[in-house]
Amino acid sequence: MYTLYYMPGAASFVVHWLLLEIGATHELRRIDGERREHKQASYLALNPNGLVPVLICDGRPVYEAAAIAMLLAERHPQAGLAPPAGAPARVPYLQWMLHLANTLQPAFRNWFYPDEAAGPEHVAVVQERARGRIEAAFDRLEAHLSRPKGPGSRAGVQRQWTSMLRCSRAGHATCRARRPPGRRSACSWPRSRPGRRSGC
Ligand SMILES: N[C@@H](CCC(=O)N[C@@H](CS)C(=O)NCC(=O)O)C(=O)O
Repeated sequence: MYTLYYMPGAASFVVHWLLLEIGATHELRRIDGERREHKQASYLALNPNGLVPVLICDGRPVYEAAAIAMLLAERHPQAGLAPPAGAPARVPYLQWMLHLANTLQPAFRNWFYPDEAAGPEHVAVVQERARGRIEAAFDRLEAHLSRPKGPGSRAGVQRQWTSMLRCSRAGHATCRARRPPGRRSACSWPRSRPGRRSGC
């Protein structure tokens, strides 16, 4: 049994998506971003960074969406979402997951929260730079995932994570107006998948 703290359309989306994909029993706790519930003491006790998602796993809070995604893939190997330890495909899987979390996700953060990096007077330039970084990252990723065969080209969590970043519409109010730059098809996870249809 898992409990996911989420905001609709936020980085918690990929975690919900994975829980549905795996078929894991879970409950959802919605965080009201406008009321800043994620900055209140009770939530900061779960994630001191005051960000979503948090997943309660075996009674303990886990934060950082990429770490949660990798943890779920590891805990539910039957879902086939990540190459097993020791498999050749594990190397590009780890490399890309970390790359996406360290490179693409922060660029998305700059896109969605452009005043954070350099203040409200610089939002236009921050967003423009973020756009360039996002598009370049998607171009590299697209080339990698388009390879029909080869290590890592089909690693599920990696593809799903990318897909989440690409699809992210960040439904909470801060982000709704700022549709992120996206890229083409190879980064997508099929719409027919359960998590893609019903994730929040
Ligand atoms: N690196 C973090 C980033 C999480 C993050 O930026 N979450 C956003 C939603 S997509 C959030 O909590 N925003 C609320 C805020 O910044 O106040 C993760 O992957 O969990």
